[in-house]
Order: sequence, then C-alpha cells, then structure tokens
Amino acid sequence: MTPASQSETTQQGPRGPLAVVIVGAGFAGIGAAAELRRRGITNFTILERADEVGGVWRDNTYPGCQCDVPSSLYSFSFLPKHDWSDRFATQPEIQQYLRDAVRHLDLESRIEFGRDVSQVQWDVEAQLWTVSIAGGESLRARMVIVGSGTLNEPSIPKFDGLADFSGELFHSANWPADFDPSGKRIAVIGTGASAVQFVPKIAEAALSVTVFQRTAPWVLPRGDRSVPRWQQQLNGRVPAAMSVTRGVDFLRRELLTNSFVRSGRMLSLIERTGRRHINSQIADPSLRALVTPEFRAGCKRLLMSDTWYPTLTRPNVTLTTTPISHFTSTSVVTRHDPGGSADRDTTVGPIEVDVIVLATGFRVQRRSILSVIVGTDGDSMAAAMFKTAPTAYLGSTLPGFPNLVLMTGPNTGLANNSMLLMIEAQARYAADMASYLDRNPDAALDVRSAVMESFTSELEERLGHSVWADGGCASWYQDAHGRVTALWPGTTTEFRRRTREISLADYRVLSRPQ
Ligand code: N01
Repeated sequence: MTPASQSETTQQGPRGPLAVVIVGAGFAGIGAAAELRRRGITNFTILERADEVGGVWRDNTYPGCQCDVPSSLYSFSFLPKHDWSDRFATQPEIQQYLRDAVRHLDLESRIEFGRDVSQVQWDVEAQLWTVSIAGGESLRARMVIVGSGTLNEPSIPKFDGLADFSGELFHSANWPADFDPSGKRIAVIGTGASAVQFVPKIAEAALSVTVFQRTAPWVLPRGDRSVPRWQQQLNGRVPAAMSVTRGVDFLRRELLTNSFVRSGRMLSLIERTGRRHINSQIADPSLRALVTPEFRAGCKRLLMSDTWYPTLTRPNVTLTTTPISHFTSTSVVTRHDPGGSADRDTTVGPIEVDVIVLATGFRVQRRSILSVIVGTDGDSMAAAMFKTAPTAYLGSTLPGFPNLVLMTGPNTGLANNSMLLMIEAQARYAADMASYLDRNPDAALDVRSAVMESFTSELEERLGHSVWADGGCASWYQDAHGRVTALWPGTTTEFRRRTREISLADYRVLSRPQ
C-alpha cells in the first residue's frame, strides 16, 4: 500500500475488515504470515513499527552479536538455509536470512513499515478487532496475531545519578552504529548473554573495560567454527546432509529438557564442564572465585563463549562484583558491601569512565503491548494476565480476548532449543484459528476460563521443581513471585503436538449479536 492510499483510507474511516492483522515483522510475524498463506488466507497485513524486518535480530547490532543455538536450527523448516557461514549464525546473516525469506515468500507488499500499533480493541457488537496506529489510522480485522516480540524492551535499572552521566550511555540493544571503543574507558553493567558476546570485542580496542557483575553466570565452551565452502555447497546440493545435522542438533537439545525440568544429574555434568572451562582459561584463583557461579547450571540461561574468561584476564579489563551505589557525571561509584563479596574484590570507590553500556537485559514480564490490547470486558490484556500469574493457554490465547493469538507468549520460551520451533508451532495454531474463522464467518473463538486455569495449574506443577524455579537464582524466566512464567516445561515436540490444531472443546464459540 502506498502512503497516498493509506491516507485516503484514513479519511474514509477504519480500513477493512481484514481476515487477520499481524503485529510485528520478526520471525514470529513472518512465520505466521507464511502459515496463513500456506492455508490460502491472503486477506492479511503485517504492521511493523520500524522500517526494516528482523525484530530482535534487527535491533541487536552490538559487536559479536551471534545466535547461541546452532545455525542448522535457525531457519524456518519450510525454508532451510544451507549456506550459513558459521556454526553459530551471526546477527547480520540472520537478518539477511529474514529479508530473503520475506522476498522468497512474496510478503514484501504485505508489510507496512513505520506503523506503530497504539491500541487493539475488541468490538463486541461487530466481533471485530479495531487496530489503531499511532498517527490516527485504524484497521478492522477478525483476528489479530501479536508477533511483536519478547526481548525487545530494554530494561534500564533505576540507578541514582544515571541521568547525570555526561559521557556516552546506551543499552546493548541500542548500540550506536558509529560507536568506536578505541582509547575509551568503558563500564559495562551486566554479565548476561549480550555482555558475554560484546565485551571480548570492545576490549580489543578500549583503553579499559570495567565489567560490573552482580551474579556470575555459567559459561560453557562454545566451539564455534566457520563452515567451509565445500560443506555449504554439499548442504545445498544434498539437502539430506543438512537435515541430518539439523536432526542431531535438535535431538541433543530436546533430550536436555528433562534435566532442566527435573533438575537431573545432567546438570552436575554441565557444572563440571563449566568449572573446567574456568580453570582452563583463568589461572588467578581470586578471579576464578569471582566468576564461579553460586547457583545450579541452567537456572539462568547457559551462556557459551570461548573468549569471555580470557578477556577477563586482559590487563585492560577489570571484573568487579562490588555493588554499584550511584553514578556521577563522570564515574560509577561502588559501595562497600559487608554482606557481599566486596572483601574479595579490589575495586571500591568512584571509577572514572567515558562510556557506560547497560547490558541489563529486557522487560519480559510486562511488555507494553499487553497494556494496549483491550478485550471483551474492557480490561487490558496486562490487567487480565496479571490478576494471577502471567499466563495464556498454550502460551497463545486468553479468555476475554477472542480471535487473538499471542506469539511467543507466556511459557513459550526455551532454555535449550531454537525458538523457531515454538514459533512455527504457534504459527500453525494461529493459522488453524484463522482457517476456522474463514469457514465460519459469524463466529469468534474465546478460550474457556476453565481450560486456561487447568493449563496454568499444570504449568505450576510441572515447573515448580524445575531448575528454573529451584536452582537458587533470580532470572527473567520468573515473575516477581518467583514463578517460572517465561519457559515451556516440556519438549518442543510436545508443544508442537498440543498446538497442531485448535480443539473446539477448549473454546467458546461466540456468535455475533443479532
Ligand atoms: O540480559 P540478561 P541479556 N544492577 O537479562 C545484570 C537473549 N540473548 O541482554 O544476573 C546490576 O541475561 C544482570 O545481573 P543478575 C537470551 O535469551 C540471546 O544479556 O540479574 N546488574 C545480568 O548480568 C538472554 O537470556 C542471545 O544479577 C544488573 C545482566 O544485567 C536474553 O536475551 C544473545 C542490574 C542482564 O542479563 C537477555 O540477555 C544475547 C542492576 N540493577 C541475548 N539489572 C543469543 O545468542 C540487571 N543486571 C541468541
């Protein structure tokens, strides 16, 4: 649609009704669109607030940004990529894959860029969603698929004085394209998956890097390697070769699930590997002590890096576990913490820096899109979801929000496998709902409260003794009460089976008021 025709429709009132509006053009939105197409549903549009596809893989451009599941598992099963350059795909290559996927699936004309969704409201009379876009336009649709992502709202801790800092300050997900670390004194707050990837890169050029670690993560050997040209060609010519690699990578990850859910013996093996990794890369006993985790492996996301520990031993890099007190215009001020580990640490007091990088993760539990989706009784999805624990039936649907599927919703995250497997399963589920609605023009599907309650109890029971709940850590996998609300408790195979189709027994069929 051209801008001209968009403004025309503004003057004429809401556009539509469309069969489906998809919010977001990352893996989830594109996967859902592909599945709709496969089922012959073509009356849909994708609203994307940025000017490019890619979601998190568009936003995270920090140096060293790379996938931590093998690339064999990082393309859609219906559009395999055979020529990944590395065993773990890099951010630019993943984003290019998504651009290519959009072209290949002929979705280019379906994506409307620069369209920031401001409200999604159910119209009880018309049984349609009204999707409002910042700037004034609105669309009507029978169904909405929310694919706007989970790890896309940077979490900025409320540190005293942070706003007074006069140097460069940014979050790892908003990396300035022209940032040059050369000769700079850099503070990095956080030691999660992002920091572990970019600190080794910036440390090569920076004058100094001070890494502020609150909790030492488990870091395992990565074993990355580039894929030789001959192997890429073989994968292209003999698809079975790639399928075998994909199958082996898939099974190894799938089989780990039980260890996490039951805190099984495999975790001790992972911890031994983690400790060996520390001991083989760090000679200094006090630094070894600082980086040794004090919780069970897997409780937080397992990180993989062959360069993290060697980077911490560089003369221009300091790891400090002294808590941050506040910031001044030029420094990070730490505080002595008698109850903590300050006695093992040498750095206490103001540390003058030119740059602060917040590698402090994302707001996962309370993403803002949930506040603007308004259901049958006028409540926002955030209000409905947070009455108890954040949950949705099969991570996808919520009572009072008919004909709406939340992609990568609560309890659909994975600690050990590729999210694309979950996304494809959810896309099929969403498209099955769209097909039903297509066949039944007067109906709407609203998941039964009892079905969701029983699903929520099942999750609580299955996750209650998992390492994510009992492993002795706090993480974004949990809500404020320590309940595991981000992760799926089973294998991806189980999730695929349970989301293969919409079971009508799980839903109330609403009919349009006469
Ligand atoms: O964020 P995180 P991330 N004071 O939440 C610390 C995915 N991902 O951006 O552990 C001091 O993991 C916090 O400390 P603590 C992946 O799913 C994937 O690194 O809470 N420190 C922690 O060290 C990952 O899980 C890839 O004690 C504070 C860090 O900040 C998710 O994104 C690559 C603090 C946050 O770590 C998020 O990763 C990158 C405070 N007030 C990311 N607040 C792939 O390879 C927070 N911290 C696919």
